[in-house]
Amino acid sequence: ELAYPDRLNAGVELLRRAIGAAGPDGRALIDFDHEFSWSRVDAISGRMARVLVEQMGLVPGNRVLLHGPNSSWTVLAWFAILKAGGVVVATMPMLRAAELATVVNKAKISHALVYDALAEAVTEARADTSSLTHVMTSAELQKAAQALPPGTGFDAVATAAEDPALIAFTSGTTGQPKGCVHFHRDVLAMADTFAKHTLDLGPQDIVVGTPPIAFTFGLGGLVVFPASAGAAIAFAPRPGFDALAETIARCKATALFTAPTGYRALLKLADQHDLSSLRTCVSAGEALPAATSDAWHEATGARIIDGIGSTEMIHIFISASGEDIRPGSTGKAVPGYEARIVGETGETLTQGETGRLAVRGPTGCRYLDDPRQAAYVQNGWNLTGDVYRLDEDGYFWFVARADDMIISAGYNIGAPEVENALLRHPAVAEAAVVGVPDDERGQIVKAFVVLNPGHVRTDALRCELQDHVKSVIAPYKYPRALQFMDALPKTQTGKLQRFRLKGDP
Ligand code: 3SK
Repeated sequence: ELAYPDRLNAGVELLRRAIGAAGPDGRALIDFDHEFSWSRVDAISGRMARVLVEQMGLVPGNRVLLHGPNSSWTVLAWFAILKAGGVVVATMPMLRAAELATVVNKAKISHALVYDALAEAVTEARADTSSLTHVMTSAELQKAAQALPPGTGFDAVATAAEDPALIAFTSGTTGQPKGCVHFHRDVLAMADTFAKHTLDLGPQDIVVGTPPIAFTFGLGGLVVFPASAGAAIAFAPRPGFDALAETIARCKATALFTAPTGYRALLKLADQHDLSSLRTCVSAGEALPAATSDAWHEATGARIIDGIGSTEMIHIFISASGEDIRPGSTGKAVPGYEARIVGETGETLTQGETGRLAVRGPTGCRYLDDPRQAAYVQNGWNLTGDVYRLDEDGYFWFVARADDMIISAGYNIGAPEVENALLRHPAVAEAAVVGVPDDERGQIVKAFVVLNPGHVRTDALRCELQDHVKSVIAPYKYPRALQFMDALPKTQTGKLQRFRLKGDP
């Protein structure tokens, strides 16, 4: 049971923990050409908070758009908004004006802090919004904060533990974005459950990663967990896996947060960059194939910590680490959470059966004004969109997203299992599997495959891959159709967009 005081400001509490663990001079933010200590983060974010309140008229509870890339500036601004009592609505840097306008309108955002290079999209979005009245760019905010008299501090707002701290938008695979409201206590709960029980971060650690801070997987991994432990966060100077690999080698990063695609991309760069400093490697965003987990272990000696979380639950609620890891399985419920498998009518299924994953714990789904809330939370349980199987040892095994189950000639086939089998073939770099309509079988399994360099798209290779799948898993699961691709469609957070391969809108 997590106990927090009634008055709790997550930004203040995280910085208190960081300075307590690492000391005021402990390394906090590492950019390519400069660094901030945790006490500097505290001081600068305080000055920024003062600008928000005194020059932008922010009052507690106002919702603030935070639009920036993963960078020191975005982290400083995140702490400043919380200290000022604002509600952070962080958005992916790649969002276009129309997408930003949707978020601004849904969340009734009044203030925005925008990274200079991304300011144009926000300016354009303002034309379609009426609530957004105060906007400052990173350069303006920095200038205003620097212009305050030396030594100017800020008394952070004493928010309640159950005041909203952030609204995280989830786009899902299709459809309208949903805003998930999380309280100040929820922000701390992600550090005090998953990070506390599964990771072993401390001031000696340097954390890197790819998920955007706007995605709660990235927020946890690249802001909340390192701050809570007094670890440092290193930012790559540009997007892309080359820059990530370079940063790992240059900073001797010890902890990595990325999706399975990231691990596969880094494996290809492992002979050019020294990745040997990594000891804590976390994967989420989509299921980690055992093939990727094994290849990473073989190349680096480190076992990837897989986990499933959701924007609705704020972070990871099933995982395993160290000797408890069973490659291919996501793990067990993180202490503080309970998980079970439910059938069509919500009944609890027994071990070995396959059904919808339900979870409850200290965090949970609170959609912002969205009728989909009633379907997601039933009798206190959060019903995820994932199909899982529970084994006799309490380990959860991912089968498919509920909408990624393929039913072919009466067989239930989980797309990820077929993808994992394909990835075990040396010619395969990436694989995505979907069900496509078929007159005879209802649906057939269709695979989309990206080849590793040096392999040629031939009919012979297609047949070899089909035979390979038949030899690795039950032959009825093999892809009757197989198409070679240059790349697979992915979301900005690295999730495979299977619906685009099915030809859906
Ligand atoms: O996709 C996940 O597994 C995840 C993990 C942590 C936080 C948020 C999400 C969606």
